[in-house]
This record gives sequence, C-alpha cells and structure tokens, in this order.
Amino acid sequence: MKHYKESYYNEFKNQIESSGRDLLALEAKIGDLKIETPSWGYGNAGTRFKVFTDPASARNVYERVDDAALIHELCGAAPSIALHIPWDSTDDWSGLQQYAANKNLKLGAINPNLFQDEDYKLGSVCHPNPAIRQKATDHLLECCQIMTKTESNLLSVWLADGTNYSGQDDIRNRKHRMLDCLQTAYKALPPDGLMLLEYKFFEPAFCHTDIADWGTSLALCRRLGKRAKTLVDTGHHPQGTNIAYVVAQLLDEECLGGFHFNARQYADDDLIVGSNNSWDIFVIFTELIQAKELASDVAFMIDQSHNIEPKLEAMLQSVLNCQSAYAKALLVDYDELHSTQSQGDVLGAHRILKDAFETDVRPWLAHWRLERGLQTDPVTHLRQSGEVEKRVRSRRD
Ligand SMILES: [Mn+2]
Repeated sequence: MKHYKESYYNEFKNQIESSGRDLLALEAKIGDLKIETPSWGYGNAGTRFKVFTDPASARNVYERVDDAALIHELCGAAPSIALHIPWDSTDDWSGLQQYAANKNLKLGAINPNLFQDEDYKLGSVCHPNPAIRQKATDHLLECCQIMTKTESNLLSVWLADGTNYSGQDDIRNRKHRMLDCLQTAYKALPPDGLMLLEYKFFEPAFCHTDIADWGTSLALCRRLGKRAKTLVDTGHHPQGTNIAYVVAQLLDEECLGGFHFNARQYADDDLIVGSNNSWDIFVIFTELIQAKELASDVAFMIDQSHNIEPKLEAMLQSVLNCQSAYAKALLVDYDELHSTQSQGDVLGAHRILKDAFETDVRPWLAHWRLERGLQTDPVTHLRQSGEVEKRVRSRRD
C-alpha cells in the first residue's frame, strides 16, 4: 500500500469489529507466520534455454545470506534461509551461522543435491548400481552432519529419480532401494531433526518419478518413522489438483511437514507465489488454521527461481503475498463457517470464505508493519532504498 493513511486502518477495524470479531486477537497472530526464503532464489538461475544474468544477483553463500537478511529486514516475516548443498557449502559453518546471526537471520532447511552429478543419470537413491546409491546415501549423511553444525532441524529431500520409458527399471525394486538409503539417513538425523520428503509427479523423469505424489510420500514416511513428513511444493501437481484437499489429508494423517510455496501456469514454473494462485494459497491457510495444533510444526518455505524478474523484489513480493493470504484466512469466522456447513448451506458456507478472501487486508498489514517499525510498503521502500544499485556496484566490480 503505497500511500497508507491510518484512517484506512480505522475503517478496516470498524468493518471487522462491527461483525463481532476481536481484531486485535487476530492481529496478534499475523506475526506467527514465518516464511523461509531459499538461497537459490537470490542467485542467477534460468531455464533449459538460457540463464539471463542479473548484475545484482548474489554470487556466493555470504551474499545470499545478505539478500535473505534484507528481505527479513524489509518485511519482518522471513527470519531464515534454506541452504542447498553443495551450492552453499563452506569450510566454516559456524562462521556462516555467526555471519547470518549478526544480520538477524537463521540458517534453515538443508537441501541435499541428488540430481546434478553425471553419476545420477539413472537416479540417485533408486539407481540400479549399489555404488551410486552409496554415493547418494553418503551425501545425505553429510547433510545430516551439516544440520548439526548449522543447528538446522530440517533435511528437505527432493529426488529427481524416475524413468523415461516403461520397462526401463523395476519400479518396486527402485522403491526398496530408495527406502534402504533413506532409512540410513533417517537414523543419522540430529535428535530434533525431521526429514521432509517432497513429491513431484513428473520432470525431469517423464514415465514415472519415484516419489510422484503425496500418497507415495506418505507411505514412505510411514515406513521411515514419525520424524519423516511430507513436503508439499505447490508447483508439483497435475493441472487442476485441489492442493487444499491434499493439505487436509496430510494434516489429518499428522504427516504434513512443510511447504514449498510458488506459483505455476503449466508445469513446475517456480513463479512468484500468489501471482496467479492467491485463492489456492488462501484456502490452504484456512485448512492450516482449522487444524490448529496439527499444523503447529509445519515449515513454510518458498521454492522459486527468478529468471527474468528482479530477484530481491520477487522474493519480497512472494513473502508479502503469503502474509496477505494468511491474513485473509485469519479473517474467516470459522464458528460461523462450521455452523453454516452443518446446515448444508452450500453457497452460504462458500460465501464466508469468499467474503474473507475479498477483504482488502492491505491497510491491516500496513498498520501491522508500522507498529513494528517497518515500512508500510516494503516493495516501494526496496525500490527507493538503493539496495539493489548497491549490489550491482559491489558485485560486478
Ligand atoms: Mn520444491
């Protein structure tokens, strides 16, 4: 909200309180939403066709920490950074941790890389060759050790494993190979560590992927133990999938570990979350709020790569869009919703969600920021701050 006035907030407050809601109680919950941003969203990234370089982009893990710290400073809602191994590897983990802490940032989920090595052409933990599987397992074990060094409690596993042609490999055997490797890593997790198992229905494999959907991830987590949970990447479903349904199922099974938020048009596009799926994100948050303590440990992370858009602004906008969807979900009167549902009032219940979704929460969030010493419009502030130009100068010398 570019030209915020306190009268906008007062009008909003009157509107909400006239319907009998305790706005301040809801307002106190806005800060509960913490979104982790990914180190890989700050560096140059691209498609299979071309990587367009951005002169402001971060070149190493310290610069990526600088960028994540700036996003948190601007929005007050992104206090940690997810790391990718080996892209973010360093010889001095405690030095990196201290560097981040000095900037009010924590090191977050550790993401192993089991897809970028020549050896992984036919898979990693599912590979037919036991030596390759051992190499993949060793990498997972190394990541568990890094978790201890960085005091991270999440090992966030995404596998590119799969096949391109029917008959290429034995699907059930691949599953058993994968379980063997993952079990070894599971046992090496730090005492408070969780393993998050991400699924994706296609790409880079096109005939089958070894963890294609939430049901497969759930089944694997059940085999591994209570500290293995499913990670939902909002870009990893076939067109038309109702992700809120998936979220509700995983919450009820006590197996929802976290999210990778982003938006998609056709495939795994990694676009700015909320750019074209704000309703979906809103409905996901209504499920999380209704699940109460079942959702208390769910990790919220962004997984995006910014190809043509300015990276800092894209990341900031993503966090703000999550916050906006969450604020709208807080406005739903769940008691009224449940009573309307029990009366079988199809559209009455639907309208309760729509009313909350269509409420303009910008004055509310601007006010929330002001109370915390933040700028009411972080995006405009970033554009005027000179931070991007400063990066162009210092990073391209
Ligand atoms: Mn992801």
